[in-house]
Amino acid sequence: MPGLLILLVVGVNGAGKTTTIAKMSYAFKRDGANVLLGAADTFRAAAVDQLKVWGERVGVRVIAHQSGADPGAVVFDTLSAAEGGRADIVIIDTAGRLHTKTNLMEELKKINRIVKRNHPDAPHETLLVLDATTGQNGLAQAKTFTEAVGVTGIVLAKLDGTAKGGIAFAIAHDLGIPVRFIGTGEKMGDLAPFDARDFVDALLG
Ligand SMILES: Nc1nc2c(ncn2[C@@H]2O[C@H](COP(=O)(O)OP(=O)(O)O)[C@@H](O)[C@H]2O)c(=O)[nH]1
Ligand SMILES: [Mg+2]
Repeated sequence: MPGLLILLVVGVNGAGKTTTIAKMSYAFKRDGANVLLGAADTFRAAAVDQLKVWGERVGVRVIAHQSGADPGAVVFDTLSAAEGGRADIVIIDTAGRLHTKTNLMEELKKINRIVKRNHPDAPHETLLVLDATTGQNGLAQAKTFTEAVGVTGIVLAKLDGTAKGGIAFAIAHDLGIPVRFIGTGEKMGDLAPFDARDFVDALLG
């Protein structure tokens, strides 16, 4: 596998970021990649623990600090741990709190700067995870993340159940950002590459 692939995962709390990271790790690992996760959502202790639990379940390493730690330092340590071919793919989990939106966006920009310091071409993909059951304000959220960190792909989580993801589809279209994956459940195997044809068929019922 040529070079190190660095993925940054962003989105609001509860959208499905951490679960999506677990699912991607499972899929990449199954394909033979050595995956390393960075627990840069240090805002809540539970968030760090959740990623660690998924890491154990999937069988991938997780670099984590204490909750409340500097997310930038976690990213730095994660990338250091990946140096010298010790990982093929790094996936960075991030915080999603919105009540301090400005701080969150500054934090994400800082994470981006730390990534770019040693990997100018990275993140190779910045994935925005959207909850398919989300309402209209999903568009505003998506715009905020896009402006701050240049989202390159969307994951529509929670497309199982009753949600058809119409709003999320509109968001992807409005922002001109491709949908990369869809989440279809809470288990590690519940991730599928996005198929536009299937999606439109499902939307049209
Ligand atoms: N049904 C369903 N639930 C999901 C999916 N993705 C995530 N979830 C659930 O949504 C909740 C929030 O997910 P989490 O990954 O913690 O969101 P985060 O705050 O963005 O990291 C959890 O209970 C997940 O199990 C999905 O594709 N389908
Ligand atoms: Mg999370």
